[in-house]
This record gives sequence, structure tokens and C-alpha cells, in this order.
Amino acid sequence: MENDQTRATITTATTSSSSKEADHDDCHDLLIASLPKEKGWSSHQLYLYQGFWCPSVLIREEMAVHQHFQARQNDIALATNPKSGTTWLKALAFSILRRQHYTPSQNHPLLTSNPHTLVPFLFQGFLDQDLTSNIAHSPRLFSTHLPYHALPPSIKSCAIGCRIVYLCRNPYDTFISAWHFFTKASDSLEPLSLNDAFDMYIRGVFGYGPFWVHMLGYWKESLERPQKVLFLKYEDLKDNPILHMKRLAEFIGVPFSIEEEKEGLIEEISRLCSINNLRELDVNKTGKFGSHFENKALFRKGEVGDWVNYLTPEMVERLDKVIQEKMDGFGLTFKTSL
Ligand code: PAP
Repeated sequence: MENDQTRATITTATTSSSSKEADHDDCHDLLIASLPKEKGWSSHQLYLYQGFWCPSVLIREEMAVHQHFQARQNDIALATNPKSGTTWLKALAFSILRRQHYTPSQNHPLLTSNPHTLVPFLFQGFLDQDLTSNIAHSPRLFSTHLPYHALPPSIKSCAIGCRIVYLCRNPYDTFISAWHFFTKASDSLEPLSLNDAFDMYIRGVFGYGPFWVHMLGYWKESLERPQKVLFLKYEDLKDNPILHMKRLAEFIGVPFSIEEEKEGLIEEISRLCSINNLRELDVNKTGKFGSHFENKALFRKGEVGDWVNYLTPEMVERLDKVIQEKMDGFGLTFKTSL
């Protein structure tokens, strides 16, 4: 019900009358025209909005969310840099949180729906009617690529208990994953050379980036407010999924019981959400998400250290240097191989 109200508020704010809508469009166009811009990784240009790079179509939606979204006490937000394991985190969090309703072995929604459908992005969930029903359950579960500083105020609020789970992936593999995705995943986008993409990435020109601002924003918050932000690492999840699934379950308020552990439920959920399982499902082999991305593009290799097959020693040196310059002294470290 509140979702409907939220949607209604947003809809009213953007479409109450045609003249208002035209004014709104003009303001939006003026805003966009005033922002620094760069050639994007896809056919969309990227604009520097509130300290992060974003295509103009998403700026409008993120603005609406920023202004109108009201977090609830028990909301759970999954936050990631693009290509850091968002799909995996969505599958795990959904399966862990809703395990009273769905057991991994019987008609589990993940067998017929892509994780992005089950756990929508914040702007989709509140603006798209079809997706709204997926977050109608309580606690609500949604995701965002927004950097910490740009989150809606009510999510960040100290008074509100909305919890945030951040999944961080080493910048080397994230870059290679993104390059594959944007060059190969879509039939309608122009291919971007590895060198050009790399130059953009190390300058911070990457959706919702710079990556160092994104990671450090959530990292600092997780140190200051560990009860508010759980900081997970993709490489740790690959290395020891059971341990980190237990941390995730505890943090979102549904710890595994001793009986569940003994019955092997954690292993079952881990298998259900594994890339090898999800990749082979019909829905992920054939379906599409968004206007032009195929679900199968979300399940490439899912490995730690694939970057060694692509980055030259010179590229590694340049990325090392950027990481040192931008991130040194904060205590955030990366595993680049297992
Ligand atoms: P998104 O930002 O478009 O949602 P996201 O899911 O964050 O993408 O990242 C995709 C990466 O996660 C891919 O990495 P790769 O290109 O290095 O292979 C994808 O393979 C990986 N991935 C997807 N599902 C899983 C999973 N279940 N386990 C581990 N890795 C996964």
C-alpha cells in the first residue's frame, strides 16, 4: 500500500499536468546541460552529477527516488558498484531473507526469475508497477548502485533502522567484468576498446563512479556504523561462502538456526545461488532485463583473478598507482587472486 502511495507521489510530482511536466523537463534539460559530460561506456553519455558519473536517463530517476523515497525501519538495501556481484548478492539476500516462504529445493522463485526481477533497483521498484509487487513484502529488499553520499536521506538517517549491505569487488576484476559487459553484452552498443575503457576507468569515468569514491563511502560508514552498513567482499564470499552468508543472515536479522545449519540449508542456498546453477536456468539463458541487456550477460565467469588474462603490466601499474593515491590510509585492502 505504501508502495502505491510512494509511486503515486512520484507520479504526481512528475505528471500532474502537462505544463508542469514540460517545466519539469525543461529544468531537467537545463540541469543536464550544465553538468560535465564524457563519452560513456555504452551509447549513453555519462554526466557528473552530485560527484558521480551517470547517464542522463538515470539522473532523472535517481532524483525522484532521492526526493520521494521514505525508508522504513526494517528495510534492507543492497548496494554495489556495477559489476561487483550485484546479481549474486541479490540471489543470496533474497533466498536467505525469504527462506520461510521458499525452500531452495521446491519451486524456488530463483528457478524462474532472474535475481534482478526479484530484488529490483530502488528507482525501478518505485517507478515501475510490475516490479513494485516484489518489494511489497516486509522487510522490503531493494538494491542501488548509488554511492553512499547520494543515497536518499531517509536511508542514511541515524534514526531509521534501514540496513545497508555493500558488496565490494577488487577494482581489477570489476573493470574487466564491466568491459566485457559493455562491449559484448548488448547488440545495440558500440564496442569500446580495452585501452579506451581502461583510461576512463582510472579517471573515475564509470557508471556511479569513481570506484574509489563508491567503495570508500560505504567502507568508512561501515567502520563508523557497523550496525548500519555491512561491508562484504566478493573475493571473501567466493573463498568462504558459508561464513559470509552467515554474517549476511545475522546482519539482516534472520540468523541461521543450529537446526538449519545441521540440515545443510546454508550449503543448499549457496548451491542455488551459485553462478553454475543460475547460468544454466532457462530464465537466465534466454531472458532480457532492461531494454537491451540479456540475462546471460550477467553470468560470465564469476572468478577472482580473471584480470590477469587482459591487463598488461603497464595497466596494472597504472591502476595500482590510482588505488594507492586515492585509497591509501583507509585500511581497505583487495584480494586479487584466491
Ligand atoms: P550488474 O552490476 O550488471 O548487476 P553484477 O552482477 O554486479 O552486474 O556483476 C556481474 C559479475 O558477477 C560477472 O562477473 P565476471 O564478468 O567477472 O564473470 C558475473 O559473472 C558475476 N556473477 C554473477 N552471478 C554470480 C554468482 N552467482 N556468483 C559469483 N559471481 C557471479
